[in-house]
Amino acid sequence: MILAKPPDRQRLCLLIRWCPRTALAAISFIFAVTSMAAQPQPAKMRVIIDADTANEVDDLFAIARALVAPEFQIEGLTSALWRHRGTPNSVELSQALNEKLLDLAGLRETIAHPQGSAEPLPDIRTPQDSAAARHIIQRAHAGSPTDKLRVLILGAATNPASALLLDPTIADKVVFAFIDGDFRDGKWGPGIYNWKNDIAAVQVIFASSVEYYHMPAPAVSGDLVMSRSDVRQHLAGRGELWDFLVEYWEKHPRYGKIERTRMWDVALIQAFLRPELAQRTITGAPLVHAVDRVEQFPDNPRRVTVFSKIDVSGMLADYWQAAGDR
Ligand SMILES: [Ca+2]
Repeated sequence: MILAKPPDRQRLCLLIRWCPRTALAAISFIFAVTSMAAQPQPAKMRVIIDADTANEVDDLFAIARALVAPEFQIEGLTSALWRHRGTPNSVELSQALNEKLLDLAGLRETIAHPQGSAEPLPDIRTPQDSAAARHIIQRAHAGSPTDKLRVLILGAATNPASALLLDPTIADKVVFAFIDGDFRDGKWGPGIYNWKNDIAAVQVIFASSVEYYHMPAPAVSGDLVMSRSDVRQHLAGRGELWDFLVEYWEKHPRYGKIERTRMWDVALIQAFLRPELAQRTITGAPLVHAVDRVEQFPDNPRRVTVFSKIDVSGMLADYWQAAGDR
């Protein structure tokens, strides 16, 4: 005859009756394990990187750093345009390079990589619809005002600004962080690159209520410089992704001839990853009339956070370590 197993509760009663000490230890153990499981784990930052990747070498270095960061939950890598030097298919070039980087990192199947707009905003009211803008909206609504999606903007801000114009209800569910537009000694200055590629997108973001972080260029982000020889020393042989970065710089028709370059976009990624390496100041958003016509408005109730200084050597050391430096 096969006896049926007594139910758990019944077995525990039997244990308490015959071995009260053992039972007490078992109950304490179960309680401790349950309590540990209930401890809140540090939340990862939900991030979308929006980049004009094929434009300069710094985007690739910034994206690679983000892809290996355990602090980030990358929910998308979207492609952005640039118009400098009249490149007609810039967003396609960025898209192809994004896909290459995801391939090398073994993440192409797991990280969404929708393409962005080929054209900048025609004005501050008209979005450029794209798969990238729709993806930003979708991931924003997957969160909440207490679990915001961070969109780190490394090129023209067309896609995030379009997302906001297409669906203004994402405003309190996203954080935008963007590079370009100078800021020195408490004063805003003109844009030097990303602003030129879509100034209407800049105006849309500053006029919105979206929580906003600004990395000035050329001040601040331009301080982060890498040398080609350091890159080879620290990254070569660390895996396919890092080897690709080394070769990309060395074989690049323009950067291949340059020994040192500014890693603008890396500064923004690092400022988010390592808050202790970037000083912040909160100030009024400027009134941006044009790329080179910026009106100061320190008492503007529209408050924004500016990264006013970075620890360059700290950021470089962190970067090499993330790539597996020993
Ligand atoms: Ca860029």
